[in-house]
Amino acid sequence: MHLHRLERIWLTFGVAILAIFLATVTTAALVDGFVPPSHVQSIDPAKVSVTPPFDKPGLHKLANGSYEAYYVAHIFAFDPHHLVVPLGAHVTFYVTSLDVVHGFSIPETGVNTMVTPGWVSTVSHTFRTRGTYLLVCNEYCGIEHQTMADTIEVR
Ligand SMILES: [Cu+2]
Repeated sequence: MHLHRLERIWLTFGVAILAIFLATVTTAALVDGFVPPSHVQSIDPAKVSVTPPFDKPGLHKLANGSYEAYYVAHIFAFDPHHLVVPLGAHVTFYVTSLDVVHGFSIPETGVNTMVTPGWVSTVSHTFRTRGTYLLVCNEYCGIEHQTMADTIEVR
């Protein structure tokens, strides 16, 4: 099969871009430990309020000094509504939904995950800067989606 010179150049360019992309993703996964937010833990959406630790949403300190934050998303709010986090805390967020698909995003931190009923989404962040962070739902979840926001205060 004969390939025109320009076709060969563009084909080579396309394959090279693909190879660079795959190398970048592989390096990020293996070297930097980047993984998609886990959807490995399931939960019955009808029993979230009686399933520990989601029966008491909020911040929990672990023995090793890090923190776990349990959040329940529902139309059109997060529970807890306001969270106070100590400066420098490494927080692992566990988020589930009671009803529909929501988003869980803290702009400018890299915290961003989809929250699906029946599943627990997990994402971590170390808060190194004082201030009040916005927590927003970034998946359209209904008529008052734009009001679904919360704050996290780091002090
Ligand atoms: Cu929403």
